[in-house]
Amino acid sequence: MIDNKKVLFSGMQATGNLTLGNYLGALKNWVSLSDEYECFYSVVDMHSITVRQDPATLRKRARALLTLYIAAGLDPEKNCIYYQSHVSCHAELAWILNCFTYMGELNRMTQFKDKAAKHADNINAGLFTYPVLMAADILLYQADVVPVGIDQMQHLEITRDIAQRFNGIYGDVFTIPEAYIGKTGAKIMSLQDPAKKMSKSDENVNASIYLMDDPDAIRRKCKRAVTDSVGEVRYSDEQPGVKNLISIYCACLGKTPEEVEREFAGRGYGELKEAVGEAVVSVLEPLQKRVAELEKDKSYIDGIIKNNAEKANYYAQKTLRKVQRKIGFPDRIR
Ligand code: ATP
Ligand code: LTN
Repeated sequence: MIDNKKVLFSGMQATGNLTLGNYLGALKNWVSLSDEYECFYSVVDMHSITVRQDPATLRKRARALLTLYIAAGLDPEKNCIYYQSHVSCHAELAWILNCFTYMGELNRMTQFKDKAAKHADNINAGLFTYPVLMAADILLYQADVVPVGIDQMQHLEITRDIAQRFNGIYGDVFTIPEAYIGKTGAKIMSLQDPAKKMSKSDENVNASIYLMDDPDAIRRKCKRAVTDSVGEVRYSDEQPGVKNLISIYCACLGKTPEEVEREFAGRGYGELKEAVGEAVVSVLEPLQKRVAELEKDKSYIDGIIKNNAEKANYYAQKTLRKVQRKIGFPDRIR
């Protein structure tokens, strides 16, 4: 608890161009939770280097992501928005937690298996211990809740296991975090293959709507979305493409699938696709305008980066010092 509020932590990687899936599955929920909790939202740039990055691009993308957090509606005066690499406690705690995590546990992580297959020429140890750094992120701030998409549930489970193991040995050091999965938008699927999630690393640009896509591109991608031959607008697992379009529509406009089924009863997929395109444009266009405005104000963003890194460091150090004491590292001499 900080000031009688429960703590929330989440983060996103500054790799690739963010998609509508990232926004509806993660960012949008963050904004809706930000009044209720004391929030830490990190740009997890240290996670990004588990895959090879071009330095200039990484720096640019990290800044763009931090700006996007603010543009999406997170008030940087109230929420701690910061770069993971500006708080060295993340790396220090990750090392300690590495010593409380088993190879067998990490071997089961599906994201590791996926990424290892994708980057067969660079299966580095960081990629393998990625979930431990993620656990350190969350546990450093004694987070109660962690809003993530369904794909991150396994990492949340291992975080809880590591925390419980540590607490079992040393007493109540860490708060055990709970995942928070949003009701709509939890898993937005690819527009070209609704069996796969929409992902920023998809090679097919028509599969994903990028947050910075212009309105015409958004409309075109929705029009080209893969559906089926049933011909009825139903929210059903047997019609994954249509189901996905309905999910996107619901998440953008705050409607329920039942309402959408009623709205489109007797109407064709063409109309649904058009309506989804407009709904997405109505969400992304204002977001893009705010990003453009914020980008102009360099000193404002710089100030946020500096102040929030200090705030994050303060809380992170509190936990790290406690952990160091518990495991028997010698006290610092002041
Ligand atoms: P990559 O393609 O590089 O694996 P990604 O698009 O899956 O990346 P992440 O950086 O892993 O994105 O995820 C950032 C956040 O967005 C996470 O909380 C994740 O659960 C959420 N997210 C990502 N893709 C989707 C999606 N298609 N639907 C809902 N949430 C998503
Ligand atoms: N692994 C996450 C990003 C991430 C994260 C975190 C999310 C890193 N640290 C801590 C929540 C809490 C991802 O790839 N989406």
